[in-house]
Amino acid sequence: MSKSSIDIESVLKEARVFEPPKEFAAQAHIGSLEEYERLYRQSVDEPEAFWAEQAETLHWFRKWDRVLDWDPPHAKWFAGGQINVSDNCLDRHLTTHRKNKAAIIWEGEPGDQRVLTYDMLHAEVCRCANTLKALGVAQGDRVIVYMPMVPELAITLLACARIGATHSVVFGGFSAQALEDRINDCEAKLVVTADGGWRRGKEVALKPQVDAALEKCSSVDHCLVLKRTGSDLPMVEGRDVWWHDVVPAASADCPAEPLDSEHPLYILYTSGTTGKPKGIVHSTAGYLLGASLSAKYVFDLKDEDTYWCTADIGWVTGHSYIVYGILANGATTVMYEGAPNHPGPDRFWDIVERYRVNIFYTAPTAIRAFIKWGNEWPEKHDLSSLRLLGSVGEPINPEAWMWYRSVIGGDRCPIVDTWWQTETGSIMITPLPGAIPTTPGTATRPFFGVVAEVVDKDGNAEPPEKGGFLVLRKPWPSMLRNIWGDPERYEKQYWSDYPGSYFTGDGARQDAAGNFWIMGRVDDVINVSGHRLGTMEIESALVSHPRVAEAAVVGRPDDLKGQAISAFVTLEGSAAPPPNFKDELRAHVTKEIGAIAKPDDIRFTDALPKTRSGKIMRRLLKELASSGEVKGDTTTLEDFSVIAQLKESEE
Ligand code: 7RM
Repeated sequence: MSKSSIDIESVLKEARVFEPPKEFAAQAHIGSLEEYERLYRQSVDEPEAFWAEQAETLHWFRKWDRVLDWDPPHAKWFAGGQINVSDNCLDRHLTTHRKNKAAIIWEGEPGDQRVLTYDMLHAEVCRCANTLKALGVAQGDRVIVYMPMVPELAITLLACARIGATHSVVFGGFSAQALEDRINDCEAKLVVTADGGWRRGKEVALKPQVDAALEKCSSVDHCLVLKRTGSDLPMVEGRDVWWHDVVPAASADCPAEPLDSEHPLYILYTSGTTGKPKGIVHSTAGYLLGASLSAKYVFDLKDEDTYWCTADIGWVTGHSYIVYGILANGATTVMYEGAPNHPGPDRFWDIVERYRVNIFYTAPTAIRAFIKWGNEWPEKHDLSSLRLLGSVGEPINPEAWMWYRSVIGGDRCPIVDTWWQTETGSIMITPLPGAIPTTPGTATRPFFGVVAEVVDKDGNAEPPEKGGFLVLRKPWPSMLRNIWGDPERYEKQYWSDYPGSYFTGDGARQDAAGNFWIMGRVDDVINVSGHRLGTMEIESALVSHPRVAEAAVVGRPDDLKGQAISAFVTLEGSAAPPPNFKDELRAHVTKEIGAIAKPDDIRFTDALPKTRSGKIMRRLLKELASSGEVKGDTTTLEDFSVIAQLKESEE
């Protein structure tokens, strides 16, 4: 990671405080700041006692010998224990009132619906697990999952977990090349896929990508194919098997395997800046505990809640907070296949109204799109069932936060801005909605067991209000265990900058009240005449102008200042900007945060380049701003046409 000797300067000013609503706190699992602080203190002062107590909430085949073996940077949590994630998400609910409760409420983009109770889901998972075994998959083998957002995706994950196969979900929008790289990196034995899925009324074909990838993947014996769209497909004799030919016929009896606590539950590839895929490895027991405990307290999950996370399961948010963390709590999870604006920009609000969703978890990129589409869409629907809102994926700018609170939350619902990473496995910094006061733009306080600190380049703690590097000082149960096949990269990437501590790669500051303000990736920090500025704050100032929908800010080389500030801006509605609008925006930023942050170049564009999970790819904009070209890795880019369009947008 690149680090400079100068600290990141924080220029954002935001002071609105929202206390947890009294009625919310009164019914919450954790209903006061004192209770949060007491539990938090216990979790960091006596972590082993705290985690042992929490682990008792899970079902174990064999209890652990030691809570934690910590040989930095290698951790073993609940060493010697035996447990199964699928058993904890399904079987243990079947002897309770949850047996016939909805586990998954699913809606396809065309409008088809399915509800699977815990009992039904259990049977499907067992059938799928027996099918995997029949196809030669054994404990420890890797299975690639390349599917649309259909119930069979969750079923496949739980089936893998049941027999101890390590799954790796590859997002359905990735190309054949990206798929091939991932299959080969983990030497998968089986690929589970579908003919395709639905997105904005069109089929996104999947199986043809698999066919192309498998030409160069010698580890794969079989491909299990779900019929979703019904389009014509060539099937390769001896290799490809239709789901409907084998899974329904398989036995629904498949006991969950007792697995070692540290058994690798899954690998999830994240994009590094280099082309080589980086397979983040997650464990069984620690991961399950982190995901389930955080789901319970951060979302204040109750049995009667209908919970909806709009992420794709191809992203870690879907793993932890659509599937594992939610089902482990015996809650009801809503799953939706398609686009937020199909058939109209109110699809999400239509779903919230029809299923009477209580808890809604989405990303700032989606919120900014909703704002751009206009208030009339949510206003057409009854959103009064909502009681809690969540945000994840990027810093949420105060403008979007306030809109989310009033237009979606009716000024009634607390917002949890949850900071975490693929690597952390579960939420690390977040408000607890019944306990922690919120302010737009801050993810507030560390979750139980999390020792977060803002430090300078030498690892010394920064004083309050001073920007620096965000590190985690202590191991936590759901932490990544390795990078698949590359332990050196694991050590170097995460544990070498601050020995014994985990470096997040994010910049942050902590305010005097103890709240953490995430300032974005440190690689994105802009250095203007020796002042290091986080991108988030300048973007936030731009977006606070009423005509601006979204903004991305990057540095480009400048002889005088070191770096100049280049801003890419999308506007509300479709009208062209008025004359002198660039000057108006510069003046606006100067007023909001000061002349130092005033953009040197401003370009208007219809869309920003984003990853498939909605994060702005500043790396590509940086290239474009400095050289006019984009040559870097674009495999994670959602929409290639955006780059072409940006090149044409004049400065
Ligand atoms: C869950 C997820 C991780 C990176 C992380 C941050 C950024 C995520 C927030 C956030 C500010 C947030 N996993 N990030 N959540 N920044 N506030 N609430 O996103 O591996 O895909 O990304 O995302 O930079 O390091 S991830």
